[in-house]
Amino acid sequence: MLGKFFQKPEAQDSERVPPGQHLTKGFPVLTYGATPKITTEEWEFRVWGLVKPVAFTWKDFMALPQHEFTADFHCVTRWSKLDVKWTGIKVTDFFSLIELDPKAAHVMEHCYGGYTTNIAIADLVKEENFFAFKAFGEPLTAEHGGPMRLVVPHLYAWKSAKWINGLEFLEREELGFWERNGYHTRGEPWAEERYSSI
Ligand SMILES: Nc1nc2c(c(=O)[nH]1)N[C@H]1C(S)=C(S)[C@@H](COP(=O)(O)O)O[C@H]1N2
Ligand SMILES: [Mo]
Repeated sequence: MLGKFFQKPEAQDSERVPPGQHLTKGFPVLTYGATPKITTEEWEFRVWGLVKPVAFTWKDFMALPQHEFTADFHCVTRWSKLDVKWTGIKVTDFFSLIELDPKAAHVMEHCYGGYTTNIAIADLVKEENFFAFKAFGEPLTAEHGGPMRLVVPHLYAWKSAKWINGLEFLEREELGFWERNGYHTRGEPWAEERYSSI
């Protein structure tokens, strides 16, 4: 049954809504566990594993070029929100700051609060992926992942880690929190990669 906040897509939007998804006009919050409260002063972002290990501050991130992004957001629990307006920093710009070991092929995204999710480097280093610190022109609220979250528009939103604080570079794929609990390892909404087959 469709609730009051969920609707069948209008004809002009329907081709933007992946199979099995309903549109929502609100912006639901989907968090497993408690919401970490992190200030920009204490926020720190580390890279480790198959990379030269470095810790970055909020200032380091703010020194990178900032862009506006408009992206559709698809949660595996079947809601989609079109045209979310974000402000952030391109993943590709951040990658110009780090020195990867050529063997690195996979990444574990790490967050304040302990959430993890895995992603292949090829899916992470795309021009349209970004670290977001504003939504609809306002600083990202804690419940939506403030002060900083990742946004990966071409995969289900569980890959868009809130309160992100690090990337661990790996040679082989390892499974993050939801992936260990039955979600698909990649999560491509147009292919309905919702659950793992194993
Ligand atoms: N750290 C962290 N990131 C997370 C989650 C979470 O529980 N913890 N939930 C994921 C899921 S399942 C979704 S749908 C989106 C929801 O983002 P929102 O709460 O801003 O709508 O965040 C993703 N990122
Ligand atoms: Mo989700």
